[in-house]
Amino acid sequence: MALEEIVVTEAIAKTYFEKFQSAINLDVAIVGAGPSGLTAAWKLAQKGFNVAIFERKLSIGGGMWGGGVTWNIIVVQEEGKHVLDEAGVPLKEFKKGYYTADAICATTTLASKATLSGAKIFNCMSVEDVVLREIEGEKRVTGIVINSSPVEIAGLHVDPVVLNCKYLVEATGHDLEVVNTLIRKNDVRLNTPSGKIEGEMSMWADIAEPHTVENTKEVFPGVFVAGMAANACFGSYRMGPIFGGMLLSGEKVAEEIADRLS
Ligand code: 48F
Repeated sequence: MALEEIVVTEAIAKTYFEKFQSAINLDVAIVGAGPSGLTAAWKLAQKGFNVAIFERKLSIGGGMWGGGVTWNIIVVQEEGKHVLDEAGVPLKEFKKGYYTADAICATTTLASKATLSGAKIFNCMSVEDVVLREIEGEKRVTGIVINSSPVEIAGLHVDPVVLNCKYLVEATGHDLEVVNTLIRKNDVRLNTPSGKIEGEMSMWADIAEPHTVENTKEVFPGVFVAGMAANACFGSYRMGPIFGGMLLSGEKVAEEIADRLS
């Protein structure tokens, strides 16, 4: 069979825009394809929700690919082990309660679980703002404002487009970009002790890990924070290349949003 390049073009354009069209009214928009975002997407898609991840980079996986200092092994503690077990990622016990996994295997398997469960991933797509509405006297985020990452990186003057979502999950890691934008541009209070971003603190894994899960919650109507973004928002420590908290945070945010949507 002779190959026609134009059919390849048509196949990509038509199929991509079908995928994009199906993301115009999302149940859940997740910003960031790190471990917490991928886990949340997998668990929400598994329950049948219309969920998509928007990831600025070409690659998915966030900070998980590189393990610690590019030694691409991750550590997971007892509490988070069941998430990787369920995904089918092989784990080795290093010492009682400390397990290792190959960072590449963990990243690709979580991405595979998410996409095969029906979650859509849009890589090279940056979330640059949110849509804010007043509904029955309460301000609420009802959508995301996205732009192509190459447009953002090149600083081109090109307008973004909007997608609707019932819930937004900020899983952008240390930078907490979306909530930062929300409060920089709007006179709103967050559901944090000060009403503002509390800010990330230095390394203390033992405290940071459980805090990541506790801090996974709705920080503003329609917006949940998950993963490292949760600690950056509510003011807790960083934890380095131990990933149980990230996985459990993704699992928790999926459960909480699923409860709301049902
Ligand atoms: O940082 P990241 O891996 O988030 P996470 O799920 O996991 C944190 C760990 O990797 C590690 C750690 C573990 O102990 O502390 O750091 O909390 O992934 C965040 C992803 O979000 C993307 C970014 O490129 C990265 O892949 N991202 C950040 N801002 C935006 C974004 C944005 N505005 N739009 C789209 N993607």
